[in-house]
Formats: sequence, C-alpha cells, structure tokens
Amino acid sequence: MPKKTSTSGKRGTSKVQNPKSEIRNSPLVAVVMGSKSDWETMRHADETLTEFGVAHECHVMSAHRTPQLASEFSSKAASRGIEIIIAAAGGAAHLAGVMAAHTILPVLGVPMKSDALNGMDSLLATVQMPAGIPVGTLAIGKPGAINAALFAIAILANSRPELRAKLVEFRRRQEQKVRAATLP
Ligand code: RP5
Repeated sequence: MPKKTSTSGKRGTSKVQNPKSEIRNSPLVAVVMGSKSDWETMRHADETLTEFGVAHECHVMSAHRTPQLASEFSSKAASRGIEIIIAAAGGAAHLAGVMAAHTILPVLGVPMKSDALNGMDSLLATVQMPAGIPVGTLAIGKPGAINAALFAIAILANSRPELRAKLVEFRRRQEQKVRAATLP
C-alpha cells in the first residue's frame, strides 16, 4: 500500500475523496500518476469524479521509480474494493501497463503531454499493449483525464442507477450548452 509520504494529491499526500459520497464511502476508483508533475493534468480526473460524487483516491507512484509500490498497489486494489484504476504517465509511460499486469480490474490509461514529443511518446507507450493485458487508453492530457473519469463513471453506472441518472443529466446539460452556443 502507498505510504502517505510516497503518495500525493493536492497537498502532497494521498487523497481520499468524498468521505460523504452518496455513492459509497470507500474508494471505488484509484487515480494514480507517475509524478507529482502530472497532478495539474490529473486534477481534472479528480474534479470530475468529485462532481459525480464518486468516492476515489489519488496517488503518485511510478513504474520506474517505485516499481514495488506500483505492483503492490495494483495487486491489492481489488481486495480493497477498488473497481477501476486510472493510471497516468508521461514519456516512457509504463504505469498503466504495470497496473494492468497486476490486476484484473479495468485499467484506463491517460498519456501525459510530454515536453520532448508533445505526448506522442506517452500515447504510444500507453496504448500499444500486447494482446492479453488491455489498457483502455484515453486522449493525451486534460481531455484524457476528464474522459478517463467519465469512462470510469460510465462503467460504475451500469450497476448504479443513481450514477446513471447523473450521467444522463450531465450529457443533457452538455448538449444544451452546445445547442445554445452563439457565435460572435
Ligand atoms: C513520468 O515521467 C511521469 O508520469 C511524468 O509525466 C514524467 C516526468 O516526471 P517528472 O520528471 O516531472 O517527475 O514518470
């Protein structure tokens, strides 16, 4: 399990969201990222899950810098009640693959926009999994972070009518906004 000192969220410690969540108190979704520098992007996944009232937790762990922590975390996630793992990393982005290798939970990968190659390196490293160990890969950067959360919510909503209703309402409001858009 991640120690407080080696995990991080908004304030540099691990973060468990929504203690009063109407969906469930213990975390259903784990959001992990390879570096604290990924938080500025991954906070959008955190915010989206919070908006839907989905209990979740956010941690920093790295496939390369903390390999044992990453494998232990993923191995134990299902037994802690986690149902989906969202894993973000940049560059030689192996974190989502390592998570997927150690669990049968669905793993969603978010490639970080890297300085060197604008995230193309992260995208290919995350998406090109060999057959047998899937990682559902989202878009590079902020859209991917938001969509990973929405994808996790959609999976959870299959068996949670109240969450499904929130998702339907979210889509309705989103559509309304586009229909109401006016151009200068
Ligand atoms: C990856 O390396 C992280 O996911 C991050 O996107 C990238 C750079 O990490 P830092 O050097 O900023 O810690 O492991």
